[in-house]
Amino acid sequence: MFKKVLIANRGEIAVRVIRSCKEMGIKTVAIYSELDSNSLHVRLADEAYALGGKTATESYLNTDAILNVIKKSKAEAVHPGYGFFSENTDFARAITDLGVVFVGPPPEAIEIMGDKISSRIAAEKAGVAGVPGRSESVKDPSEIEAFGKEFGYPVAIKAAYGGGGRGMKVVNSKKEVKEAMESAQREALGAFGRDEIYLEKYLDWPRHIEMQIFADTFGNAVWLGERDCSVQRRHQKLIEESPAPDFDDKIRQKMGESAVAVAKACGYVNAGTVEFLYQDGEFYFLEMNTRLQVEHPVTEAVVGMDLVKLQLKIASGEPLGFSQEDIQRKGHSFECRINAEDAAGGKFLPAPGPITKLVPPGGYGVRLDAGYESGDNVSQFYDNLIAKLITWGSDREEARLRMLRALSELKIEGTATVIDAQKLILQEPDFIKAVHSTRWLESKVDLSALTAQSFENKETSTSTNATTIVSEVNGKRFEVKLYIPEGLAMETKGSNSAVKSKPRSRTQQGAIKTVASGHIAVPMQGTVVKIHVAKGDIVKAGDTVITLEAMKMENAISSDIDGVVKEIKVKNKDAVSPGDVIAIIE
Ligand code: MV4
Repeated sequence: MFKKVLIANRGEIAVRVIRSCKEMGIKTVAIYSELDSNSLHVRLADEAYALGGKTATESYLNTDAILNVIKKSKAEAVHPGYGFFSENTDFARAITDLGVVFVGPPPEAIEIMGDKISSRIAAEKAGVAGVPGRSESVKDPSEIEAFGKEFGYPVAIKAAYGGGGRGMKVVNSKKEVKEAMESAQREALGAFGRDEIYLEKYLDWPRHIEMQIFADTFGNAVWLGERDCSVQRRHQKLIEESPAPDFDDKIRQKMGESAVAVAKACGYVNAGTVEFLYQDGEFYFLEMNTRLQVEHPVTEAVVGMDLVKLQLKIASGEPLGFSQEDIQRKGHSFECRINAEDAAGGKFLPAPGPITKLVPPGGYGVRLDAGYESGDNVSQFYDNLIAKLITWGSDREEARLRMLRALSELKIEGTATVIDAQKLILQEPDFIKAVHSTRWLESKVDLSALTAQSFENKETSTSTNATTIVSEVNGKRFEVKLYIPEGLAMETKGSNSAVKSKPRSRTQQGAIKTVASGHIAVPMQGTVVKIHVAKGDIVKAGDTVITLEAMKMENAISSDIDGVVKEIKVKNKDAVSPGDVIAIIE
């Protein structure tokens, strides 16, 4: 086994890997950007080295700086976590050239799976069907029209080098083909530097079910069980669970065997996840993720294994040490991703900032994997995942109720979080009955209640100092909320004082500035990639005014009223911030 491992990541996943290393007696090396010099993963590691830089590109994606630290620290292996360099073959090869082990699959397997057309072909070779479609790239709109005629609409246009939903466009009719194809190519080129696209029949109400596999260097490969990750918005998962609810064991076995066959077809080693779409009792290969995934803890909870330890064991050349028959799944597990986002009105706007207070939940069957503690800062430069809350129960209902209980114990102050949205979702009848799908959250769930709630909190916090004091009436304990007018400061006496520091204002918490109707504002930071209207054009409410690229995805920003375009305030390629008015419609 390795004596020293470098973790080429930050936040909760770096912390996660450090913890397993510690239990295995492996020394840990952290790396950090200028903004992370005292972050949790740095505090927990045995050694830590500065990379310099603030943005991901300047720091956690700076190959030369990381290679230098690998040499300086004499680490024998690198665990890449997820994101950053986890699926980057140049990085994997560069460290292998130094004689350092990459804790992950061989670069050849990453390459096959990185190209979604070649991954479809690999699955077909293994006898595993993809969604009905074509395993070749499309160059001309007429090919899409022909496909639509043969398979029927809607048609999914997908980026060959995409994944995670980026670059996917849905075409409902022949007349949408050209615009959708151009948008898919533009998005793919911008995000991945390659504009190859391919076609699949678009499934209307699928569940996203993925299978965890593991393979060692001796040709042994097993499947550990599936995760249902259907609850997501903008291709970002919000709640995951294992096992998938209302999922027949015969199908589970078949999906597991299919996933292992796909892994073997590409010479896979280490941890991997094969994604499927599941609809009307059939599953279809979608893509394979060649890394440890964010949601791996729900699998750990039901199989009772530490997947990071298993990764390190395989990477150091040891055999799996168990066979398919030895794996036993027990009970049910949920994971909630606790992101620093303002979920008001279902918008889920990034809300980075300082965490003034973080109180973890406890009790039986509860696990919190956090990347932050009270006093730490969630930077706008990185992923806004604060923590993952995982519960286990003897069955789905126990795990669900335990999650609701744990969410109510988890207290995070200073930044907005998705906790209230998750509480609401976990109590939705459709979710309880498991009749949801990948489109369910965005198309069926009414999150408007979250507006009033978070709005009210914020309104009170900007206009007053809200203070909770504890009182007793006839021996019964009451919490009383006091609203102290601005300027009437209360002296805090002793450490027990209930007076809290003044909360930050609404805009600091990431809420959008409200603007007048017809003043079209963007809800998030991004770049203008297309302007759809000109001064003097007549538009209807809902018509797209500009296309905004944000977080590597294109978003249509539309008019909220019928009217005439009076002014366009941006030009193509302009960078905009939340609340910026990009056009005026009268
Ligand atoms: C699909 C689909 C429906 N039909 N392909 C989005 C992410 C990427 N991994 C593939 N995705 C989808 N591909 C066909 N032919 C629906 C999705 C999809 C989705 C898939 C998994 C998880 C969440 C999703 C949300 C929206 C759409």
